[in-house]
Amino acid sequence: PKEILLADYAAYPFAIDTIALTFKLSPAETIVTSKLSCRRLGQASTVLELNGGPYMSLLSLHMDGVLLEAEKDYDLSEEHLRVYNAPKSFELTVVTSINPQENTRLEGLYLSSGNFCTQCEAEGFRHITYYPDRPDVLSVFSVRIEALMEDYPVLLSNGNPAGAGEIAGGYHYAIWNDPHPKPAYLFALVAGNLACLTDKFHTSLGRDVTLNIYTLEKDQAKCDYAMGALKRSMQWDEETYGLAYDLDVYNIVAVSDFNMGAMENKGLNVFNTKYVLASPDTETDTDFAHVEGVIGHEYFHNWTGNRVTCRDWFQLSLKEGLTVYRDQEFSSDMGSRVIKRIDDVKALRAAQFPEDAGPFAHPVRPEKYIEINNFYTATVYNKGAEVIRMMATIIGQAAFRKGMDLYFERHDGSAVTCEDFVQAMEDASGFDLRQFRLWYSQAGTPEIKVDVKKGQGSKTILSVSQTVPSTPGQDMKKPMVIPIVMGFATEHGDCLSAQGLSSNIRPLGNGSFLLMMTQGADEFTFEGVEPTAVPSLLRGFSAPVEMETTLSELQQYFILNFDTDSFNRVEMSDLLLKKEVYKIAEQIEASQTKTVSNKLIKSLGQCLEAYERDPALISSILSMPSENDCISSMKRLSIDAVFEARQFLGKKIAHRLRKSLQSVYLSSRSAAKSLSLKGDKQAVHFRRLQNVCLSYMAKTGGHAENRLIVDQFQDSTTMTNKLAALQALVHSSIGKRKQLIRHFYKAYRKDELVVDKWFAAQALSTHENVHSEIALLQNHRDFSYTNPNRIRSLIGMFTMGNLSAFHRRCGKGYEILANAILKLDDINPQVAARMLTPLGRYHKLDKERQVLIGKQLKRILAKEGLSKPVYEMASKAYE
Ligand code: DPP
Ligand code: ZN
Repeated sequence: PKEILLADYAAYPFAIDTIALTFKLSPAETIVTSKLSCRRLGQASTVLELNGGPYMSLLSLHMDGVLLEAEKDYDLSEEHLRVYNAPKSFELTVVTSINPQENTRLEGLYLSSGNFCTQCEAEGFRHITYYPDRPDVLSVFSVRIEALMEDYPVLLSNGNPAGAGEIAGGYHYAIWNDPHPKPAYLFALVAGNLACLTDKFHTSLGRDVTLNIYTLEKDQAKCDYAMGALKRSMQWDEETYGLAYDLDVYNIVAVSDFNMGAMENKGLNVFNTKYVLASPDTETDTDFAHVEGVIGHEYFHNWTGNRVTCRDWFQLSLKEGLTVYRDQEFSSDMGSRVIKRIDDVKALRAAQFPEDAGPFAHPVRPEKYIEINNFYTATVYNKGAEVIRMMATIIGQAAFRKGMDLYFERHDGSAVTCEDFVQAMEDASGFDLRQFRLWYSQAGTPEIKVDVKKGQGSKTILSVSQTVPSTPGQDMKKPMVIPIVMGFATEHGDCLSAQGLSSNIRPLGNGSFLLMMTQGADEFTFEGVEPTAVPSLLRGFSAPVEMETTLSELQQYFILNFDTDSFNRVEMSDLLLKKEVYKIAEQIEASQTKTVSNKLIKSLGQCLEAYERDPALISSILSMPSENDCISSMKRLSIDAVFEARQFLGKKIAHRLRKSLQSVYLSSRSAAKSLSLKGDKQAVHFRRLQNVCLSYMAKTGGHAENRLIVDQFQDSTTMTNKLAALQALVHSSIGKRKQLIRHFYKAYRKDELVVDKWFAAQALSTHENVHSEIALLQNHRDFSYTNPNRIRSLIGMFTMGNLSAFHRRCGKGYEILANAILKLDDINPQVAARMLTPLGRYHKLDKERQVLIGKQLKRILAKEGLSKPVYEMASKAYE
């Protein structure tokens, strides 16, 4: 397969001023007529090249009403239609036929629960009709949909409704016009039997917007929360960025079969049900947060993505990094900023850091790809958001807002590059961001080392050095701009007496400072810092780096207990817990007795006792670092020792804090209950703590604890508590374990999103026979290779969330995954390729395991007719 290079970008030589589409919908054969008004730009080529795909047939092709002849007037290959002798301007009419019913790839037009829907980003539109399917070709779309009225009463497309009516034979039609020129990836169509929740929003510009959320009838009752989130998003974007909505309707449709989370098609978002439906008895608090975040994300795309879009797919982070940043800020403003940041950083470390450290590493703005769908990655999204966040930190919020204004002023209605965004920020702020741009082009997570020294007199010196590890295709790296936010923690708050700052330090006015690192090694000097103050570094995770410091253990505990920056208290507990895991792992490797630091247990215990002031924060302080996290920052240890040590430490904490855990469990449980009766949002924070306590309690295997788990499982009315109890049950050796798991299934079998949770909980099992449990689940009648959510809950969870089981020495975990990928490759290559992620995370593994993984990769690569997306991932991992 061919590599596409950023360096090869060339503008499209034609303009498509308008496109008029007519769909005659039928599951087995849908006929699409597309009329393009084309204009040749300048003296450019007279060959009009359109993208196409192997899953559609060309029925006819007319230019200005004249039927064109194959070979003489045009050429058709598997991926292109080339029309010759294009005049200066002309109308091209393309008629194609497609089979939505057979489309299990879920890109282009397909069926979900019997309803028609589309997914066109990144390159799905070319499977509907021949078209310049690239983001820099913007056109004004009008759409006519015809379908059987009884089966498909609802007919939707982008823009505003512009007519509807009956046609003979039980058919009807609807017309949609979208006045905003857009690239084809933002096209959408939905037709089906759908129920609708309606509301409205009055914009700051005086427009009355109708808001609709369409779902299957049975799911209608679960849409209120999403509707509220949509209205909050609309208001937030007006207040924060002065951006208002620009059509008369905003439609959201929820479908069960979806490759991504959701899609921001202009005026017609298509969502995975997982990110729309929310009801306390079937969705968890985390699900609610995700719904709010994704509803916000897709809404915010209307400006960052739709009004200003990407010139080419290498610029994907232009819209995704920025929009993730915007949804993160929205969620922070709606809830707890620090908790949101803790969770986002955790997600970054879990997904992006390992990506950056392995064979799939690529810059935020990649330079080449075989399959663009493989680049909807944590790097483009989450690291991309961090890059935007750093810019905001460096130039300040006020200048950032000015930069956003300038960006829209310059680029509204066009397709631009990451460079254009940075340029707007630079021009609006007056800051020089030349070196900063390396964040877009250099892959790899920078590693910084901070050495704190006392200088002459009252001088405090921070020496910071950085290295950027080499990544595929990038051996040599240049020093990056790294904004380090820090303060000096004392027992009575931040030390405010620092002065005489070196010129690379900027006071932020809130007790914190911004250290601007720009070289391989920098020095930052302060005067007058209180002698006992402890540097609290990288507050709020001001840059996506790995950091090592020379802080003593005493100082580390000081940060854990006293820092005014809550985020850094959590970071410190995470660091101390990991350090303890590694210490125990070393003891295991040296066949020594395993010991656990009393000081650590005592500090955690003290935090736990003081839970009432900030239960969510304490829950984060107490949480064990994930297996993933433990592996990704370990050095020289074997994963076996690290997994064993992690388990050992978890158990020890559970036993040593047994009394407190139980009492905090009981009191947070009742606090959550009474708060939620009052409709108080704080209930979420108490439930979070309650369930962290529960997960520790489960590790004791104690009688009283097991009773509480079973009670919670049986009595709880919220899915948050029910699921936490189910997860505890799965790992436990409670006698009724199997029976209760089955009971959960029976109670929720009709709700597919809950059944997903049921699969996922079991995929995380720590039981000895987990591999055969997975095999059984793969044969379960509700398991299906055609539903991406189901694949992700069983295969994805097992391989990315249950590392100690996945990496068992026997290699069975790798085999299970490879088998699933081989099967999926024929059904849904995009999802198959995504499932390959864990096979690219072998750099911390021993030779033996690497060989086992290599064997499976070879098997995958040997498959005849292997899809392009899977080929790209497997060959990169195999190299
Ligand atoms: N639908 C995906 C997202 O919103 C891709 N644009 O991020
Ligand atoms: Zn997005």
